[in-house]
Amino acid sequence: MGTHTAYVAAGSNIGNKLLNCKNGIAALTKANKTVLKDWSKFYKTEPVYYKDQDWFVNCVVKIETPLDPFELLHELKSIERDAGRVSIPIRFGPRTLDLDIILYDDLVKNSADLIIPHPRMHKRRFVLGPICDISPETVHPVLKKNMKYLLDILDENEQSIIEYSCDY
Ligand code: PH2
Ligand code: MG
Ligand code: MG
Repeated sequence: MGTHTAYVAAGSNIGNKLLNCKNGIAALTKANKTVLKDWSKFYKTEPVYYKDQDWFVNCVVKIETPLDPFELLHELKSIERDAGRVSIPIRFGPRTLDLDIILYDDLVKNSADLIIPHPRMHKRRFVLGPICDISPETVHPVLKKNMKYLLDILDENEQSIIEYSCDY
């Protein structure tokens, strides 16, 4: 079995966004033997893809977990449901809590229910910005580029993100 290192991105743009993210992360560490190893700052981020919605709060955490990718996915879905997330028919639309697996060891996985690395992570400042707080040298197992590089090549005029300045 052994333990695995994974990066999970949290996002919220409904209700108390910061608290939703914090509670979601806290719930994650209650999942059997999952340990929080590191966490990024929180950011206020401009919505991408579907623009007609409120700004998000986003962050990324590094965990160590004995869960396999599907077990972790199920755990994340269950935490999202507990946070009161309901499914709406807008792709990329507003949500109370979104928890996505970004990376899982060096695993490359393409199944109908789960794609790792997250298929859009390398284009998202709201993922790459936070992950560079904690692991800028980590290499994307498909693109073979590190997180810092992937962040630097994004179009600087798109996808505003602003550090969340408050005590946490
Ligand atoms: N999540 C989405 C779609 N767009 N934009 C921001 N800024 N942050 C998100 O977490 C986000 C988004 C779908 O998962
Ligand atoms: Mg998402
Ligand atoms: Mg999701």
